[in-house]
Amino acid sequence: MSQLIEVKVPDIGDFSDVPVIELFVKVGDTIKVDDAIATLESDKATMDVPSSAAGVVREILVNVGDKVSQGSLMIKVEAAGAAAAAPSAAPAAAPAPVAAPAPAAAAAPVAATGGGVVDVTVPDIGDFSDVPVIELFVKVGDTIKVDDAIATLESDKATMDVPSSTAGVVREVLVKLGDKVSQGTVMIKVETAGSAPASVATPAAVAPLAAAPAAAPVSVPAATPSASAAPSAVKLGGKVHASPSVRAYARELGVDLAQVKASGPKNRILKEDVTAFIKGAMSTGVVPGKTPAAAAVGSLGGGLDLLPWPKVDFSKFGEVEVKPLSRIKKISGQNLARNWAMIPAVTYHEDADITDLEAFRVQMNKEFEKSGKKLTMLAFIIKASVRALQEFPEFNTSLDGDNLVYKKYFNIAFAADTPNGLVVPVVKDADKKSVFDIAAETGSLAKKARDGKLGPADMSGACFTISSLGGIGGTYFAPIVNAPEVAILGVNKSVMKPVWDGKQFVPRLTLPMSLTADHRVIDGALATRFNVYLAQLLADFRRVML
Ligand code: CAO
Repeated sequence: MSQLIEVKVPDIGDFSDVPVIELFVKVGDTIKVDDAIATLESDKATMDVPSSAAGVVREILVNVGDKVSQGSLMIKVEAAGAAAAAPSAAPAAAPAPVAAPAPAAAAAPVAATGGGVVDVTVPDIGDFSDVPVIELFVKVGDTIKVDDAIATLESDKATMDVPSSTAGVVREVLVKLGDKVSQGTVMIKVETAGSAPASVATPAAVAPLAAAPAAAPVSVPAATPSASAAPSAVKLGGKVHASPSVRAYARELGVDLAQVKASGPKNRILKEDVTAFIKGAMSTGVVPGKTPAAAAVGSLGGGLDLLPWPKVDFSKFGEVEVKPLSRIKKISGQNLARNWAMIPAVTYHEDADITDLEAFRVQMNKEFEKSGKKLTMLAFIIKASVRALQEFPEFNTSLDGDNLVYKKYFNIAFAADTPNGLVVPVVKDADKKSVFDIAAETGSLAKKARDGKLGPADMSGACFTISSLGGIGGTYFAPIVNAPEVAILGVNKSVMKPVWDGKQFVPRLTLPMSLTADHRVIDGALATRFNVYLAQLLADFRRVML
């Protein structure tokens, strides 16, 4: 029979009724001794509650927002191995000490050094010693007030600011990032305002300070209760508002928390915010951990310096259902995002008069009905595109650094809509195939696409892509170039339009074309010539043979 071990809030100094702001475990989780099970946060410090037991979480007795004190029961854990719990197991349940920062009561030493220069030392920080300095907020020459945060210290269990115990001008900074400090370590020397020798009364100046939101750039503590008390020994904040575990996570990933958009209560940065920031950086190319300006400099202007993706709790506004993206959508989405962002693309529109071509197509389909052969408009467009590519070889190229690779083969891709997303199969050597062959091949490739049976070979080696929405409708659109190709042709549904023939309006079947081209390779004049030529081919298909 297994015994449940109670994990309680350990000694957290003089703190009591501290809100639980994050819970890291759920029923069924397997945890180790010292795994953080929750974060508590007062206006003075953020601290993780470590588990004092290893095993499987069986009960969670607190909710986010609950206020807890030393001894509050947090979770019940079934010990690893679940052997009959012997009394000797009990010590494991004893709370692992959370090195909680000591409260404000202990006076921070304010040592007069003569000549109006006073040492600002690390105040009583409870059981902590040798705590690394992770942020420094002051430099020589800065004018600071009492309680201005001068540095942030961070252990693996808590984060705390060291407030200045005196007001004046910083004359010396005696610590640097990474230095380990303990109670009494001299952090800075401050020439007091008016250069009067500092006295222990100095901290009384704290009184006017009011509680500030934790996200304030330099946090200030709640009004200090008594004039004799030192400024709060520790307090949360510094420039960002995050729990120690989130800070550790951000550091591990090289993320500058100052750039992360907070979505937690009181502007607190959550682990998911750091993850979202990294995801945003990955998809936009912005270097994580650098300020936008630094990223721009670091990438010589290549970074897009975009904001992280907005994180919205849509369920706040109504019912929602979350479904994962299909594999195809995930892959094509990444490619489309890159191509859209990296290619200076311009879309050029043209109308092709396909009245005669459509009449011919319908006539041929009637004639060949019995043979089972069928001509599609897409097949004609592919064939005409090949001819246009031959006439305008820049469209049949790919950029390779400073070189342009001209292809002597004519593989034409076409976008195929499938229930799982967009795929782009390729008709190889379309220049060597008849329109009938191309129609049959696009038909079988489109079926293969819908059945999810296209292999990599079916989708590689394209020179130029056609995206046909003609079976659906639309007028014009701006397709995204399918890199490393340099152009893509979009077509929509052909419609009868009144066209002026010099004497009168005549009804003509008009195919709306949208050609998007990479401007690094294709100028607007060339793109328009290509479009005009392609329209001529489609208007009189005999030209394809010329
Ligand atoms: N104008 C008018 N009618 C057209 C047309 C056009 N430009 N193109 C096709 N049609 C007609 C066809 O003749 C067919 O009619 P019938 O059944 O009477 O013969 C009907 O529309 C359906 O055609 P279709 O689109 O299914 O077939 P297709 O061979 O023309 O195209 C394929 C095949 C795979 C390209 C198409 O099914 C498809 O998936 N299109 C979507 C592509 C897409 O999503 N592009 C956007 C990508 S984002 O850039």
